[in-house]
Formats: sequence, structure tokens, C-alpha cells
Amino acid sequence: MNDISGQVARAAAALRRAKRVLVLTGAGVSKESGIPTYRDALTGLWSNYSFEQLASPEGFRQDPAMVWDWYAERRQQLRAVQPNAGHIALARLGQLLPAVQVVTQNVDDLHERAGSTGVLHLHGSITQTQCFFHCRGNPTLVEESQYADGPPVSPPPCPYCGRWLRPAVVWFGEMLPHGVYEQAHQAAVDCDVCLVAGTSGMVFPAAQLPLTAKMTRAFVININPEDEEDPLSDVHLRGPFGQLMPALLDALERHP
Ligand code: BV8
Repeated sequence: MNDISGQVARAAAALRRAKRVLVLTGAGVSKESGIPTYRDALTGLWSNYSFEQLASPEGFRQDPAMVWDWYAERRQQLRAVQPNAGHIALARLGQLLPAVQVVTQNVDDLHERAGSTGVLHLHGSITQTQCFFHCRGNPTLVEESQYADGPPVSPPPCPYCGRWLRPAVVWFGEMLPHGVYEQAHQAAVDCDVCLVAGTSGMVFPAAQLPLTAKMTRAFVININPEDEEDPLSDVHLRGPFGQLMPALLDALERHP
């Protein structure tokens, strides 16, 4: 059995025994759908900016039109792509095993469009829009129909207070949505297997979750093509999510 299939078999055996599974995903799982990862993303118009500059309240205040347009372009990109085989296999895993909690750092909706349910979005969603000033409570969510026919300005005015709208994502320096991290943390404490996929683990508190799972004796599986040392993982499947997640599911289904 070559190494990768041996590793897939070990990971499948751990999943088979698991009562509770936590899955933490990052931008790498959407790459094969055509969505660039954050490390690749800043190309074109935005290549002169750092991600942290753009994805922050300060960056928005400094140039609201530019930040709004960056998100509008990403939203357009998302509408043009589909979930990949990895998203679909992960959704199938959620049907196959008793308790799979998907927690994502991604602001796209590809897990949901692939069929995953109950997904926890640590950093919000690019598909939603809110008032920058929370004029009707935090968050003041606004439907696209409420501003799409308004003046073609970036950012559009909030239909309630007339001030800036912004994407309903969590920016650097902002708190995560109330209760979401607490649920994700509890899932990390409770899980027997923590499957980490497509993340560089650079952003906190999201990156704390696999560490918490490890400290509470979970078996950690990492799906990521990067070669770096990976002392945290019990199995590191080095390759693309779109290939290895279906391989993992296939191994599980062949020997339930
Ligand atoms: C917080 C939404 C409490 C927006 C994102 C100073 C002041 C305040 C806070 C901090 C501070 N210093 C540090 C912090 C904490 C800060 C932080 O972690 N900073 C980092 C830069 C060190 N965190 C925060 O601010 C968080 N809030 O701490 O609140 C607080 C509040 C105030 C004051 C103090 C504390 C909020 C952070 C949320 C930021 N928003 N997204 C948007 O998307 O536009 S973060 C964004 O970047 C993503 O959501 C994700 O989290 C991160 C990118 O990481 P990845 O998803 O892993 O993507 P990346 O490109 O890095 O890596 C891709 C991986 O995929 C690679 O490993 C690659 O090898 C792999 N890959 C490639 N191809 C494939 C693949 N894998 C599988 N298959 C493939 N085919």
C-alpha cells in the first residue's frame, strides 16, 4: 500500500471509531472551485494592499469605496463558481457519521451549496451585508433587494440610516459573531477526531481550535498540500482537498 493510501486508511479508521468529529476548513478547500486563497488573493487592483489592511474597519474607513468594490468583486466571483468534489464529499461525511460539526473560516457559501448543514462561520459571510454603524442593533443585516436599486455608489447607503453598508464578515480586530466561537470551542473539546483542511492556521482564535482538540486527546487529520513540519497532526494527507476528501470518504464507505 503506497504511503498516501496507507495514511488515508489510518485517517478513515479514526473517523470510523469517532463519536464526534470537528472539521475546521480554510481557504484551501475552495481553491479547486476557483476561489483564490488569501495568500494568492491579492492580485490585480489589490496587489498593492495587504489583506489585513483591506479586511479591517480602519481600511474600510480609509477607503470605503475601494474595500466595498473588493468585496463586490469577490461576491461576483463566488456566484460564478461551484462547490468542488471535496465540499461534496465533506457534506456526505456529515450524513454518514453521527455527529460532524463543520466550522469554517471561509466567507463563501460553498459548504452549504454542497449540502453541509449547521456550518459555523467564524468570520461571517460575504453573501450578507450589514450597516457599518449597526443602526438597528448588531448586526443590522440588509437584503440586497433593499439597496440594489438605489444610487450606484460604493458603498451603497444603508436603507435605514443612509450611512455606509459593509459586508457581513469579521474583520481583523473585530470580535467573532456572538456565541459562534463558543460553540466551535465546545466542539473542539468534545470531538474524538479533528479534521483540519485547507488552512495555514495563521489567524486566531480560529487556529486555536485544532490545538484545543489535540489537548483534549482528539486524533488530528490535516488535509493540506504544504510540506511544512506538522507536529500537531496524527495523519497529514499532503495533497489537494478536492482529491483527498473524496478518497477519505471512499475508504470510509468501503469499510463502514
Ligand atoms: C479577534 C473575513 C478578538 C474577512 C478573516 C491585534 C489586534 C487585534 C487582534 C489581533 C491583533 N494581533 C493578532 C490579532 C488576532 C487577529 C489575528 O489572528 N491576526 C493574524 C494576522 C495574526 N485576529 C482577529 O483580529 C480576529 N478577532 O481576535 O477578536 C480581539 C478583538 C479586538 C482586539 C483584540 C482581540 C478576527 C480575525 C478574522 C479576520 N477575517 N476573514 C475576509 O475574508 O475578507 S481572516 C481570513 O484570513 C480567513 O477567514 C482566514 O481565517 C484567514 C486566511 O487563512 P486560510 O483560510 O488558512 O487561508 P490561507 O490563504 O492563509 O491558507 C490557505 C491554505 O490552504 C494554505 O495552507 C495552503 O497550503 C492550503 N491549500 C492550498 N491549496 C489547497 C490547500 N489545501 C487543501 N487543498 C488545496 N487544493
